[in-house]
Amino acid sequence: MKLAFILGDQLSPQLASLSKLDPSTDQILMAEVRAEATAVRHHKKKIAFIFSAMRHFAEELKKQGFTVHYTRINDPDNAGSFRAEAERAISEIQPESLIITAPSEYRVFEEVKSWQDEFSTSVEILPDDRFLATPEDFAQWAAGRKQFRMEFFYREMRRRYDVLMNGEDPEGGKWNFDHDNRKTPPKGTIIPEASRFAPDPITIEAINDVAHEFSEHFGDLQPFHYAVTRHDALTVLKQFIEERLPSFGDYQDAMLQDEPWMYHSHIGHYLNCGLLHPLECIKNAEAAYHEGSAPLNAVEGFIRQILGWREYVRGIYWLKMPNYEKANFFEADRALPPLYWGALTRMNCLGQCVRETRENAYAHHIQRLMVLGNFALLAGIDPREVNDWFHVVYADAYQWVELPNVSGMSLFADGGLLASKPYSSSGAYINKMSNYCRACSYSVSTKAGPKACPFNYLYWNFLQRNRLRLKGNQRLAMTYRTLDKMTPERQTEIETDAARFLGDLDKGELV
Ligand code: FAD
Ligand code: DLZ
Ligand code: SF4
Repeated sequence: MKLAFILGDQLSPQLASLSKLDPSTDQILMAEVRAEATAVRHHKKKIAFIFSAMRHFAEELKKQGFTVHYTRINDPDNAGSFRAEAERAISEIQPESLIITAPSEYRVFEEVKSWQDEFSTSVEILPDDRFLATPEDFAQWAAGRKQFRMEFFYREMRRRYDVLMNGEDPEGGKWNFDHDNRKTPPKGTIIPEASRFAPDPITIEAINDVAHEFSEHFGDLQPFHYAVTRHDALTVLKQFIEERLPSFGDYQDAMLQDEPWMYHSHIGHYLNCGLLHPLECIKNAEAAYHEGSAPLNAVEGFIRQILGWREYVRGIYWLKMPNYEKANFFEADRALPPLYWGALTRMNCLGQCVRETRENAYAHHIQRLMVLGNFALLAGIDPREVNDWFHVVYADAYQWVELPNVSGMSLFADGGLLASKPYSSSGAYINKMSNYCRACSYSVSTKAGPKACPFNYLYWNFLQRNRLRLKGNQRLAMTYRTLDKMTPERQTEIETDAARFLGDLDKGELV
């Protein structure tokens, strides 16, 4: 008899370990363990989402005839960690072998590998075939390249999976339609409602358990409207494709006050815990284009995120771990300020994004990159602290995707392996892509002094501070020329403003 251990981000019917099982003889182990919820002190809503999705998945497996040994977080015998739960199950059930699909995170994979030598039962680790490129595929693509660029990887993936292709050529004659994707919705636009599901008794129980066990964790548990089954996650995908995908491209970078969901798909957490498969999302979007219900710029933009970015960051993660965790190109060492945990701030963009993150365990890409990440980059916050925060707060955060996005894309902590230049900007970009600045205590059009938008001087001060590290970057050559044309007085003014602001930030004053 085989025992398959299924982890909380492996909730897929086509999981490798499941396909090896015979329901009449083999059995399944699933466990809610304190170690996973506290190694990183996840957002309460994220834990409730995972526990509820796990409990629903276990019920579905039981309906298929499987014997499922399910340990809840508050079971008196809960052994507290994956290892201890596996050992307990092995001693109780005495299987011939334990099988497990490769864990998505380096830490857990290393742990599971050690079981192969240490457990009395044989332990078989199966490859996770729910991604579209294996770590080996990526390593092969990366071999011999001096620089990695997502765009070239993405083109190969388009050809390999025959997505939006016209023979050898990309559909529409271009691989990438990003230039068409920088609009803000006109005043009065009504954004479609995000999908919402009323919690069923299983979800209500999971919410209550989290309220009881993890009351100290960051984030709002209620209201809880996420899908927790594959069936409902497919509904989210369908609604997105019908209602939001046509405008996804145009408004992909836009941010509006009190509009957390915009035209994004909100499927990251379903993809990352296995309820959705990336190829079905891609193929459904492609079909919408061929049926004429969504334009190419939107469909290509959406597909690039999943077939390109998602696979690319995972490839980098497995290629560069474990050292990637330590990357700190700018030697940034500032502590994460309390405003990331909800302390009052006068910076409306940050206040908005943090509030929405606390409420929903969600923020869309541009909020993460150009507000929350941009500020951390410009203020020189220690990448470890920034990574910890991003890993805690988002329902879709698992280290394989969070770390390359934070250290590589947002903080440039890997020195340019993942991105060709830092995604840094002054307040002008935030003002162009959002209406946050209208409700802010700072003035986005003011460059200097206490009234000025802090992004304005922090942007130039970041370039001043890191001149030696960035001077070789051709993509910043023009920006440095602009900085160099500034008068010495203006340069000193930038330094003075930045020193005042960062000093206040460090002292915990209201900024
Ligand atoms: P949409 O905008 O609708 O995009 C569709 C899908 O494309 C997403 O669900 C996701 O699966 C994929 N995708 C889009 N961009 C990326 C990307 N850069 N990397 C990987 N996949 C991508 N994504 C996570 O899944 N987990 C994280 O922990 C995470 N942390 C991030 C941290 C920072 C600093 C930044 C800049 C980005 C991060 N992202 C992360 C990527 C992206 O922001 C989220 O995938 C996206 O916001 C999820 O919302 P959505 O499902 O509405 O995405
Ligand atoms: C994120 C998470 C949390 C909070 N809790 C659990 C859990 O109790 N049981 C479980 O199987 N998985 C959980 N997860 C997801 C795991 O952290 C994830 O499966 C591993 O990190 C993958 O390597
Ligand atoms: Fe953010 Fe500056 Fe705009 Fe205020 S003025 S919302 S701090 S970008």
